[in-house]
Amino acid sequence: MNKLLLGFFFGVLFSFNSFSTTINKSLYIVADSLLTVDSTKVPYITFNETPTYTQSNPIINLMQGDTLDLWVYNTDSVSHDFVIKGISSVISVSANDSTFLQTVFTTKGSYIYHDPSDFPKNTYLGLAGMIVVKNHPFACFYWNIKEHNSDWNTQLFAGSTVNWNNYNPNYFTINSVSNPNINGDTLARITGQVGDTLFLYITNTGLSIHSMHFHGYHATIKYSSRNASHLNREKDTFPIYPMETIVLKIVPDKEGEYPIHDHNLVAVTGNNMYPNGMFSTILIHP
Ligand SMILES: [Cu+2]
Repeated sequence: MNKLLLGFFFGVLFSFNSFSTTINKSLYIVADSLLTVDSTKVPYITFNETPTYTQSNPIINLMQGDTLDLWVYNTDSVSHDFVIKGISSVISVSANDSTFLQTVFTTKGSYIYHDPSDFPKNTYLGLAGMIVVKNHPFACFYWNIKEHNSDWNTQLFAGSTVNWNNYNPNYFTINSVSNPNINGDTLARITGQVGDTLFLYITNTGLSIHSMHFHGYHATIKYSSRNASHLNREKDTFPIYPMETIVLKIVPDKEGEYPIHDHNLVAVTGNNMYPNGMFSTILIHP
């Protein structure tokens, strides 16, 4: 083979390698409590970027083709499991120990990482977050939607069991906060200009179906982990099942501020107070 051709092949190899990046992340399992919309504290446990507790699980952002090098540290006094649903196999992390996994993300979409042990207990108690894999440069927003029954959190942390078939949640959150605090979360609150392309990544890490209704604008399904056949459907209401992830694309055709909320009325309350649940607004500038 002549040297010029060889050089060309090495050049192609090199430039392909330079497209994919290795992203280093750490997740610390920390047990603490969730501050609810009416300022009560309920036991809760989350993944955190540092050993310091925050009540919202971090969103891990990747580009398609990236390699994720992930350390999971367990600061809790009991052992936990870790999985990226549909991607990795389940690994165990003993109390005060850590584990490492490396994953190449070749498919765009939105994935749930969580603790599947004693399912749904540990996922329900807060150990569930989102990995987003994209292949576009547009503005993105992220909703990790979830609900819980505050008495159950207390009972489960105390070691009691609950009847999972008899579930009556009383708090409903997006990224662990409820209305009116959702609009204050720049990751969650959808803003943009007329004609922009906006992406919304949603995971349901709760136990209930949530049917999100958009006023003012339609959205198109660009990914669904549950129903691939729903791809490219344009609608204004999106039922999202427990442990389902979807990606929506919105191209606003007019300026304005319009509500987005769960169509199930109880999910727009916080401990029976309306409208302190899953309610936000989309704000579009001219
Ligand atoms: Cu509505």
